[in-house]
Parts: sequence; structure tokens; C-alpha cells
Amino acid sequence: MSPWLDRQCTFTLLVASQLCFLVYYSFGGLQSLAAFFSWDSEPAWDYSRTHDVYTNLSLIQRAGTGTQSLPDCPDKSPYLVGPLSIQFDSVPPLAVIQERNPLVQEGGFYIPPNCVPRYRTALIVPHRNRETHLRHFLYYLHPFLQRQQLQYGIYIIHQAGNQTFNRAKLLNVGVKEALRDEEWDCLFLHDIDLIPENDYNLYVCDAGNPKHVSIAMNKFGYRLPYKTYFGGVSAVTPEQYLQMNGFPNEYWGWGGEDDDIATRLQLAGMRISRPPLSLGRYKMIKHKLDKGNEENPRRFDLLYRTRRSWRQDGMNSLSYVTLSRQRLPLFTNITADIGPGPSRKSPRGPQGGSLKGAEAGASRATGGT
Ligand code: BGN
Repeated sequence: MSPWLDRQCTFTLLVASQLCFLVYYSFGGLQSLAAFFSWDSEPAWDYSRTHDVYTNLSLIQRAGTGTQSLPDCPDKSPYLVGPLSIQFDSVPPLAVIQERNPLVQEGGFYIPPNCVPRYRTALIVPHRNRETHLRHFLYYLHPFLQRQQLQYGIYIIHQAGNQTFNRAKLLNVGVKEALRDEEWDCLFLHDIDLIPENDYNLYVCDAGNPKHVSIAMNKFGYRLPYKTYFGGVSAVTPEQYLQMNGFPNEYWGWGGEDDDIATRLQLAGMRISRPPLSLGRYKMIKHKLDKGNEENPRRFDLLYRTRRSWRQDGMNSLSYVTLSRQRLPLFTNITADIGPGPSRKSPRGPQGGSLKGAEAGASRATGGT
């Protein structure tokens, strides 16, 4: 080849490759290329175009009272809309939430009225002194879950008393209590201040592995803050939960318990599964640091010991007293005395005198499920 022709070829190749890049980026990069060849990749959601969270809800009607059996719910719910409009400026009253969710039954339970659901999911939500968060949570989550055609229940697990908050232990209590009601297929362990932004983020479990769901929060710029992060919202089957011996009971105060959970699920032979980044999006309700949930200074020591402690500390060592269990119109409210915390441990057990004479009707629960 003559040097002139050689130069021509190189130049043409250069221009062609530049052109390719230009076209590639102007059409949205890898995502749209994948969509073009219909690879199963993340659809590109447009979060600037959102829908009211109550869209389509009125289309869900009770089936006739005839004896005909209901069809199975379809693989993909026809009611889903994608990105949702979420704002926390005004707090909806409980009566309004109730009115807008007429098919929700006492205790916060729901069964699709017009088809047989494919999944039964329990939401377990630790709680203390977050009444406005609770109202936002119920306002957004009820219609979100109904549009997914799930059978579901919402359990709010209230920590009694003023001792340091213990999120992971409350989750253990919630799982144990929820499984008394129903053979749930999936347990969603949910912070009360996180609201999902897209209803294609299905509240079902991954059959193989525990799923970390809140992977893109506005608080962290819609990215994972670090690779093994497992905080916020996660989903496990009851089997996966027991395989990792539930969650640790010894983390009093803020931080570390989610990292412990991420470690223990790996020690139990599983790994973290995650939805696509564009789906696992959450808005966090802004709030000040909670009184009674200060940083846990022991968390570094505890995390150091997870490998040795996970088989002894968890669901099989859980001990608490149920002070009340009420089926309210929009949720099941469970109040538990989970003990006095690390510095004031009493030999008398979980109530340890921290709450004067555990209320009448309180029931004690210990040990594994
Ligand atoms: C981490 C916390 C998590 C928390 C995330 C996000 C710890 C343990 C330190 C060894 N972990 O730093 O609990 O969910 O930040 O806020 O503090």
C-alpha cells in the first residue's frame, strides 16, 4: 500500500470512530444501545416526569360476589406507573389516608380483590417518636403496594421506654411477630423515613439471596455510599433470615448494625443481591438526629466480633416482652420492651424494671422462631 493510501485509511478510520462515538452518546450511551438490541438492561427512567402515587388506584375494584374463582394476578401488574411524585411539605392526616385506601383492612393488611396474588410480603418498620414520618410512610406505601398487586401487611414495631434505640433488635421482634400472623413469602425490613420513588421497584424477595433495596437514596446522591452498604430497606425470605440467625440484638444506638447484617449474610453462605440503580431509588424525609439514638461507640468492637458472635447473637437469643399488639386501620402496631440496653443490664430479664410492671396482657417471647 502506498504511504498516501495508508494515511487516507488511518484518517478515514479516525473520523469514522469519532462519528460512532458522537452518535453513541447523542442517543444515550450504552443504555439505549442495549434497549435498541433489546438486551434486558435497565430502562432509562425519566424522574423529571412523575406520577401521583394514587394513580390507577380507583381502577382496582372488588370482584363480583359470584362463586367464580379469581384468576392469578398477572406477571406484571397493569397498574404500575413508574416514577412517583413525592413531597413532604404537608403531612396527611390518618383519616385522609384511610379514606384514600378503602380496600386496606384492619391491621394494615391487603389482598388484591380481583386476582390471586403471587407474593405475600410483610413490611417491618422500627419506630419511636416519628409520628409525622409514619403518616408520610403510610400515605405513600399503601397505594404503592396495592398497585403491585401484592398481598401485604404493615407492621410498625414500637420500642417502649426511653433507653437507647435498637433498630436491629426491633426488626427481629417484627419478623417474629409477623410470622405469627401469616406465612409471608418475603420480609421487607424498612426504615420509616424512606419512600420509594418508582413502583417498578417490586416489593418481592430474591429467591437466592438477601436483597438490599434502597441502593440509590437522595441523601447519598442516588449512589451506594460503599460497596457493602446494607442499610435502609432490605428484603429477605423467612428462610434466608433464619439462615443468617436474623439480625444482631446487641447494637444499641446509631450505626454498624447494617454492616453486621451484611457480614453475617456472607458468613451464612449468601451474598447481597440488588435491583438496578435506576429502580432502587428512595427519598429520605429530612430530620434532626434522634434523641436516644446517639452513635453507638461500641459498634467497632461489635463489628470486629461478628464472625465469632453471629451464631449466638440473633434470632436464637432474642428476648423481649410484647406490651401491646393492636390492629389499627392502617397498620399493626406492636409495642415491645426489648430490655434496658448494654449499660443497665438487669439479671431479671428484658423488662429489667426499665418499664414499670410490664402492662397487663404483656407476653414474653424468647429463643428462636
Ligand atoms: C456507616 C455506618 C452504617 C450507616 C452508614 C450510612 C458504621 C460502622 C463503622 C465501622 N457504619 O458508616 O451503619 O448505615 O454509614 O449512614 O458506623
